[in-house]
Amino acid sequence: MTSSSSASFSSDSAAPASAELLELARSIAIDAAELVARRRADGVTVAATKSSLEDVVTFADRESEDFIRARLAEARPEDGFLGEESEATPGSSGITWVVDPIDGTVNYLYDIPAYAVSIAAVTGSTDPAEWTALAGVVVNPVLGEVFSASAGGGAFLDSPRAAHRRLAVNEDVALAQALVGTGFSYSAEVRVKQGQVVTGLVGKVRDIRRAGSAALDLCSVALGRLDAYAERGLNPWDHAAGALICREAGARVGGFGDAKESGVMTLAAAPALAAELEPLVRELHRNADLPL
Ligand code: LIP
Repeated sequence: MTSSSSASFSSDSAAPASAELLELARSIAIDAAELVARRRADGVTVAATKSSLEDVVTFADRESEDFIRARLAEARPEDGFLGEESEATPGSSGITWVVDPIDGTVNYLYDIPAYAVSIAAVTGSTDPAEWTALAGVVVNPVLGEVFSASAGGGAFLDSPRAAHRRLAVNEDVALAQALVGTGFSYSAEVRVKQGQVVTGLVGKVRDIRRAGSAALDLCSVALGRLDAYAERGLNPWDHAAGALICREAGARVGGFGDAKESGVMTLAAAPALAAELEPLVRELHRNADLPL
């Protein structure tokens, strides 16, 4: 588990300030979210399936990523790009953009109002275990909610009901009173094992929520709409921006033990609650024969 972020910046004085990266990410994410909302209103169709029949990509996913990629290349052509729906490209600037063009794709397909555009700028590596996130933005176009954070700059929500509200996780929540978010794999075999984990958890916490977007789940922890979140099987673009927003809101975010967030586990909560939840989730994953 790693505590709140305090990014170490390269000595290169040309390295962009996190605030500059954040404003670029915010502008593009808001425009992409508007595009995604328009396409939803027009009607959504599946373009292809990926790891399973349940793992779909819509034409809007692809259009959103193409839009984001083009805007980033225009503004910062030397940066790298790592997105869910297209080939990763290395950069020469030391900055990589990690993008989920629509996180919560199945919700989007079913018109369930819980999906988001997620854009993060990272440095140091394209490996989530080694990168340092500098800026992150998650936009829910249905609610008009813009979650944002820069390394060391705090996390914020801008929406029709909140003008640049500073985010802070729920503190002093006992495990038995914790509202915990989670999610499930696109593999039925893994979902069955994750069901065993939830069976072991549901009687030990207040309740479980499965909203269908990791990016929004992490922002919900930052905002206090959830007390904690734990999910196995995320991709780097699912958590890149949300993890920074959550850390900047005071959460401990990571995997099992001292590991960083990864496909093995992404767990987020206030430090005291995370210290109670992590060993329990780890034991339940071990008992369900899921990798630790
Ligand atoms: C989704 C995640 C969600 C997880 C889903 C899926 P996608 O990402 O945000 O937390 O439970 O299985 O992975 O596929 O919508 O970008």
